[in-house]
Amino acid sequence: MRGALIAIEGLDRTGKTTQTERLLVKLKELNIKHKLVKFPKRDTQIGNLINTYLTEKSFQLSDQAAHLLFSANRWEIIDEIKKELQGGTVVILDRYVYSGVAYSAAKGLDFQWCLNPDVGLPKPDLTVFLQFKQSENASRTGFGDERYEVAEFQEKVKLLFENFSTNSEWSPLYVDGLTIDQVHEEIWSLFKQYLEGLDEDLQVF
Ligand code: FDM
Repeated sequence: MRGALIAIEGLDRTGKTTQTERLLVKLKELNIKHKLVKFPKRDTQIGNLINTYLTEKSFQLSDQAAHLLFSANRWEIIDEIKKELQGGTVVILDRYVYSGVAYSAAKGLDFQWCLNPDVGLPKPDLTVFLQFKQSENASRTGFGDERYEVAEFQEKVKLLFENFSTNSEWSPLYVDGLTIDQVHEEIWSLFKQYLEGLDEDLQVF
């Protein structure tokens, strides 16, 4: 049986990385084969360029070129991900196509244009979207220095993510007032349903 493909999505500072790590610990405890892929995957040549773009404001790229690099970064590793899935490994994605589209469309690029380069990539079986009911994250301090870590921009991205809410695999999870453990329990109860009975074929974007 193939492994499940699970994406954890959300705005910056919603606890995505903490939660993907918690999920991995749980899978390890249960002896379930698993692999984490964090996008952007910064340790490839394309990923290196993306990292420079995100961390060095002097590095100029058109919005379109930056967008295509993020997409290419997914395509360059997708065969490896598919192989893992076929071998029964659960693959957890920390960000994926949805971040790709929402962050670029928030800059004013056309939504469908943004999705086009990712058409054909496998769709996750489940996408957990971490968000705040209140626009709490905008008022939070502590945004870092990377290019997109600006409150007003995050608000735009949040609105763009809403376009995906009609996707059948999309599960929004409000984290307001919940502890790390409580969010983990919620994610786990969603995820458990995908451990068995998956269709052999993955859907694609
Ligand atoms: N990001 C991430 C994009 O703009 N497009 C993408 O395709 C992906 C995967 O990169 F601001 C943005 C989202 C975020 C930044 O992500 C770096 P992490 O999760 O903070 O490393």
